[in-house]
Amino acid sequence: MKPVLRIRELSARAVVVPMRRPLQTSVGAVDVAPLLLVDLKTDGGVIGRSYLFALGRQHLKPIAAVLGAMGEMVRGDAVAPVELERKLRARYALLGVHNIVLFAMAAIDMCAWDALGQALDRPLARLLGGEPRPIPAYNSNGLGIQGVKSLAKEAEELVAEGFPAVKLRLGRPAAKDDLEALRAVKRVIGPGVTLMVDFNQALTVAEAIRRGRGIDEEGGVLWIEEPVRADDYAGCAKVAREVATPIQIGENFMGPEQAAQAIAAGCCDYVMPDAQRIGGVTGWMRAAALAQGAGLEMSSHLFPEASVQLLAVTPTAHWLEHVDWANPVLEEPVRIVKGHAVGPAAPGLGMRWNEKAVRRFLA
Ligand code: SMN
Ligand code: MG
Repeated sequence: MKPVLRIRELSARAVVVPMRRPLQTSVGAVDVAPLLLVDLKTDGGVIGRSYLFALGRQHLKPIAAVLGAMGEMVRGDAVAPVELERKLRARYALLGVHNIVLFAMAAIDMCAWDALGQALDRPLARLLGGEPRPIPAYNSNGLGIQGVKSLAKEAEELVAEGFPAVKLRLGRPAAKDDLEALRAVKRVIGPGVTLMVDFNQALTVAEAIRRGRGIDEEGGVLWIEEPVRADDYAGCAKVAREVATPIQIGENFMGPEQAAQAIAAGCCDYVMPDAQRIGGVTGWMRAAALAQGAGLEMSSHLFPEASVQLLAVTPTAHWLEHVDWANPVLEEPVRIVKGHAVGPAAPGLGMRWNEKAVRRFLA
């Protein structure tokens, strides 16, 4: 039998990667991608890799600090994601397995799965018992809160990049301005292209019902994402009952436990976990089982590299959210072929850093 792979060292580098299409959401602008590139060195020479998205560059240092502390706790441990999760959940129980702590755990989990994939020479989807396959992808770059003219132009460009679907951010102060933006985008993309909309938690429950009904009247929207505060499951359930267009949430599920609570509350028609918040590969697989049990289609949030592997083994797989934010620092980014995301053939998560680009973007 092969010897157990052990963790030798965890390290992270902070980069700030310029974005091709800066994004204005209802809760602030995202105009660069602040990423932590995480390397998990093992005693077998294999290096497991993952990255975290810090939202703002000011959060890179605190997340790296938590990751560094956690790295010390797992030094010498077996590269066994489920065991690592058990140990870290116990050690952090009194601090709370939430937010930055959970992000760091997710990074270690993804690195560990990546290392195992490399050690066994299998892409992650195959390691998990499936087969890598192309996943329907929507172009989530751009279409922020902006003027109608630039929206129309951008929508056209995003579809021309080869995608069958795009996502428009909403949540302007006045509902009529959101509807104007929606109509402008629909006019350009036509009925053949799928459209999602995302409020980024901007609305009260009452306002979400009002605006949701306005969107129902317009028609042709696949889902309304995060209409209300992400942890207001009762409120979101009310919106889902009152609005005909399907409600989508999940990017803020902190671990499979919150996915279970949200699903039990009946607060959405679709779910879309985020690899970093759900707890990496291990957390994703557990959330996928919950979605399967509830019969809910499951999409991904950000992290197209991990998501293309994970959706291949998700029973109710729906859409992959494609953003190209990490592409500049990757040797081999996810490709879009006939409207589908296709991961690299490399083992594990298939991510190798483009070191020249990393040096350029070091924070
Ligand atoms: C989003 C999330 C995080 C950063 C930018 C935009 C948005 C999405 O909610 O779903 O893409
Ligand atoms: Mg969103």
